[in-house]
Amino acid sequence: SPRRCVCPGSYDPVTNGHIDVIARAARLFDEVVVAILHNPAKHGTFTIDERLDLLGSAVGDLDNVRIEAFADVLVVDVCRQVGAASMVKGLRGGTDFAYELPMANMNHHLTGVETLFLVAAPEWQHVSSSLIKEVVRYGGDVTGLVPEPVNKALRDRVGRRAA
Ligand code: COD
Repeated sequence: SPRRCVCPGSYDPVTNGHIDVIARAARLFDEVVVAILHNPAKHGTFTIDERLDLLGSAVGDLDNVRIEAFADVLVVDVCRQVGAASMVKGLRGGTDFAYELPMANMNHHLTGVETLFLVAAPEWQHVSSSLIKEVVRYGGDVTGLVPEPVNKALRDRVGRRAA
């Protein structure tokens, strides 16, 4: 049977850092399920449909990657539902590690699912959806850090001239 993993996240919106992790996971596994999940600690900027569209334009050309959205479920149940024994996440540094460690242990406790970490590429280590939104909100330029459709969607939604 095919080896499958889940790349879970908020993807609000997808950045070049996310894309790098997804593309690297796609080289390690037969199939990657990119799962858009709700992070209860974060207020959403884009709707789930908008995030799906932006992710589709970013990684839709990878033929062993599919994108799905899930509402009100645990990531461990997503893994079980799609038949993945592991999830792949990115680690930018110590803050990510401190945040991810209890989740990895809790998720393993719940179902035995493994969490695999890929070290963030140096060029994307400073890239997060929240910092990207903050920069655009105050008029900064994030060209080269997000795909062009995401850049445009951000300027329309949170940029200075947004309605
Ligand atoms: N380079 C490399 N990796 C990156 C980069 C970057 N520049 N930016 C982000 N990443 C990685 C993150 O480290 C993360 O692994 C992944 O990409 C997604 O990032 P975000 O910010 O889109 O997603 P988060 O951190 O908000 O996602 C949190 C989850 C939605 C996975 C979490 O809240 C969750 O599992 N929710 C479901 C409910 C649940 O199961 N809760 C119990 C957990 S124990």
